[in-house]
Amino acid sequence: MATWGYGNDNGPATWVKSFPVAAGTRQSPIDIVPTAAKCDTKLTENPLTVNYSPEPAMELCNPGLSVKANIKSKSVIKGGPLEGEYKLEQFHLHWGSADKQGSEHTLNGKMFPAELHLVHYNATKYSSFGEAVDKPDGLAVFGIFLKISDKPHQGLKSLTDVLSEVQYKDKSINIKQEYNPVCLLPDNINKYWTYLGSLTTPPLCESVTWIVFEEPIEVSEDQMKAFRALCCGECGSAPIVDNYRPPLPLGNRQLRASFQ
Ligand code: BO1
Ligand code: ZN
Repeated sequence: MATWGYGNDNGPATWVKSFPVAAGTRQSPIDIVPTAAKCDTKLTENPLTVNYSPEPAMELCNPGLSVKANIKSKSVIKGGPLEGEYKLEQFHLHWGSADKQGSEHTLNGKMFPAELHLVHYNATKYSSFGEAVDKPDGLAVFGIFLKISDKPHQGLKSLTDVLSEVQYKDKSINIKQEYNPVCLLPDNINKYWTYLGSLTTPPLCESVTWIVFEEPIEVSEDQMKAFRALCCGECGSAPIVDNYRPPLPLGNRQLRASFQ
């Protein structure tokens, strides 16, 4: 098989041939059905806390299947469903070719136009992302839905404004102004759903504590267009769109909510 992607020949339905864990019992994303979630007071007794710090010159790159920012500064999260401290490694997004699709998690079966992932690793137990990536308690990912608004999202603006500089695969730039990823979080981080899942792309490791916030962040249609103008290869190659994996069964797993 050619390298994995989101096309007919190499998309999510084919990943299982090279990554058998794709058929596992702890896969992501899932459809979030709020009425099926159990409110767990343990999540509020020890609230989720975010301690992000500004990146002096954050690297933004186009690896061909998404756009990703690599994090060097010490930005950590703890509390909520997590034991120990998880360090921010990178963030990236998944989006659609049109507003009716693009997110990986769905809410009552409904997709959002895009989903932002802030990827952290368990720095209390493991010394690097690479060491943590395949451990059951190795990673914690924030999932944040994007919805359309008339106004651009100010935190994403410094990124969407320079996306044309990473239009082609393997391009990367350094963001000139200081960038604190905290500007990407919704106002209310106290309302979220959490469950044990996996990476949503190969290698699909079953190592992720997912934390999906109830409140979406709001972006303009022009910002969505900027994501859709990224290319999966050289000049003239296809746009990066519909880079999402559809939901998998929750199965035996518990979906917990931090709120009623
Ligand atoms: S996601 O947040 O579940 N969509 C997700 C999916 C795949 C990765 C991370 C998050 N993959 C890993 C790669 C590593 C790489 C790392 C950091 O991302 O497996 O090789 O070093 O960018
Ligand atoms: Zn992702």
